[in-house]
Amino acid sequence: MQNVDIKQLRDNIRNFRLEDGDLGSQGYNRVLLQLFGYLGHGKSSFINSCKYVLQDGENFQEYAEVIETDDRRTMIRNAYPLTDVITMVDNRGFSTMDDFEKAEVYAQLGIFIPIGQKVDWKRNFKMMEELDSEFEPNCTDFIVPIFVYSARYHIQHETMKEIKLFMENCIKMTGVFPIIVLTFKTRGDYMEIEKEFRGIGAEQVIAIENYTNKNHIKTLGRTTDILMVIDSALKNFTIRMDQPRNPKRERMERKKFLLNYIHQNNLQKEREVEENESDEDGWCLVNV
Ligand SMILES: Nc1nc2c(ncn2[C@@H]2O[C@H](COP(=O)(O)OP(=O)(O)OP(=O)(O)O)[C@@H](O)[C@H]2O)c(=O)[nH]1
Ligand SMILES: [Mg+2]
Repeated sequence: MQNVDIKQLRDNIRNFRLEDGDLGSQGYNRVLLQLFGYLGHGKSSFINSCKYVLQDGENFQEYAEVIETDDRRTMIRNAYPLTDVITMVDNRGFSTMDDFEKAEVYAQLGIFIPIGQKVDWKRNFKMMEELDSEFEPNCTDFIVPIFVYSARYHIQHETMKEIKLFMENCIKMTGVFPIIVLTFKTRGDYMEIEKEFRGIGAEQVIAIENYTNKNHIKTLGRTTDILMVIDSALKNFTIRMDQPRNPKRERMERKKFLLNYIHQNNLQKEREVEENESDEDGWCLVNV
C-alpha cells in the first residue's frame, strides 16, 4: 500500500466528477460518506483527518469537534464538504446498539432524518410518523456508509454476530457494504479485528491512525491510509454507476424496508409487554 503515489491519489479525489462514467451521474449530485459507529471511536477525528490529508501544508484544523471527555459527545449530524461533490456526515455515535438505536441509524444512513438536526436516541419508534410525513425526499445523494471502529477494543463473538446482521441491514439501506475504518491503528491488534470483520463479509477494511490536535505531523503511511478510505468510497460509486440506476425507486424500496423493520420491532415490543403483564398476573394469582 505504501507504494501508492499520494499526489496522484489526492488529485484523483480532488478532481473526482460524478458524470465521468459511461452512463453519466444518473441523477446523483453528491457522494455522501456517512460515518457511523460507537461513541468515541474516532468519527469526528476521521473527518478532520480527511480534510487535513486533502489540503496542502501542515496547518491542522478541527472542523468537526473532537470530544476529550465522556460527558460531551457529537450530538448534531453535521455535514463537512471535502470537495464540491464529496461530503462527509458525522453521525451521532451509538452506545448500546439496541433496536431503537439501530432503527435510528438505518434512518440516518438512508437520510430519512435531515442532516443538521440534533439526534436524540428515542426510546420508542416515533420516527415512523416523521417518515410518513417526509416533505422533500433526498434522491440525489449517493450514500457510502463508513463504519468507524477503534482497534483498541476486541470484539466478542456474540457482538460480531449482531454486527453482521446490522451490516446486512445497512446494505439494504444504502446498497453498499460499509467500509470498515479501524482507528487507533497503533494502539491495538488491528490485524486481528480486521480478520473478524472480513469474516462477516467486509471487503474493504482499512486501519488508520487519525491526525489529531496533539499529533499531526504528516507521515507517508498515515496520509496514504486515510486517502485510501476516500478512494475506496469513490470506487464504490464508480462500480455502482456501471449499471443503470433509478435513485427514486431505490429510495422508495429503502423506505419500505425501514417502515417494515420498525413495524416488526413495534410488534415484538408489544408482545414482550403483553408477556410481562401476563407473567405479573400469574404471579399475583399465585400469591393471593
Ligand atoms: N491516538 C489516537 N487517538 C484518536 C484516534 N481517533 C480518535 N482519537 C481520540 O479519541 C477521542 C475521541 O475521538 P472523537 O473523534 O471525538 O470520537 P467520536 O467517534 O467522534 O466520538 P462521539 O462523537 O462521542 O461519538 C479523542 O480524544 C481523539 O483525539 C486515533 O486514531 N488515534
Ligand atoms: Mg464525534
